[in-house]
Amino acid sequence: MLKILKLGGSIITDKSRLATARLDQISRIAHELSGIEDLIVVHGAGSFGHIHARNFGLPERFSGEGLLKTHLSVSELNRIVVEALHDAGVDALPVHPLSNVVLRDGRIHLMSTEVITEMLRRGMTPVLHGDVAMDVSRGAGIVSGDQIVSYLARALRAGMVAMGTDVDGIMIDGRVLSCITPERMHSIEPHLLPAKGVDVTGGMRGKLAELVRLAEIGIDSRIFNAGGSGNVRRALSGERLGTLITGREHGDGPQEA
Ligand code: IP8
Repeated sequence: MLKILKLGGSIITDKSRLATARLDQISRIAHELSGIEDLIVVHGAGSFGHIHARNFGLPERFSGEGLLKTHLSVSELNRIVVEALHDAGVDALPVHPLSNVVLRDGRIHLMSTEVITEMLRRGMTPVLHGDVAMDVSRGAGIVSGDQIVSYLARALRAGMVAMGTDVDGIMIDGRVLSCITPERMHSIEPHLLPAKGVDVTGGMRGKLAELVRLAEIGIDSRIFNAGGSGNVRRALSGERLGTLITGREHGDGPQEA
């Protein structure tokens, strides 16, 4: 069964400091991934991407320099993640969205998935990331890790989608919702807090929008706290952590919103 894991930028970087990786967290998570097969990892850009993107006015303003600087920076974070995975015994390989994604109006229009399926077939773990990308209608755009997860889950029919963040799930009044369905989104949206630090891709709102799209076509996903030791491994082994986003009315527990 294909599993897709997203590692949020707020877990693997210090979002308040330009291009600062949280090496301890990255290494811990890399060790938790050791031995897990049929896995695609997608990580956020954190302070390696959002600060550059905002400073160069991306995606609204086209800037060749902004594209390059932002891409090189998120690629550096990707190198750090891939090397940590390698050190933990995971056969990881980088895949850079700038080179295999074309956007239209900010959404993925084309993405070559063959390179990813070929890596999986050979027992490798592809590691993608939020990135800048060319956009046929707007010139340049930003493709979030969340949008990549949603695209790949749909294209490759993932059996599990786990979204590691720095919160315990979707919270309302201090309580974690065990389950969200697309129909309940309108009552949940007003409660979603804006992202901490600089975020050009919509924080938790953007994430939920992607996951609701998946739920609508029958692919469930789970938002969980990847900051707790062992949580990434537990989420990938199917434990009921955090919030389930599902198209099925009952999900895996009572809906509290
Ligand atoms: O952190 C954003 O990706 P995300 C990508 O997954 C850039 O939303 C370049 C800011």
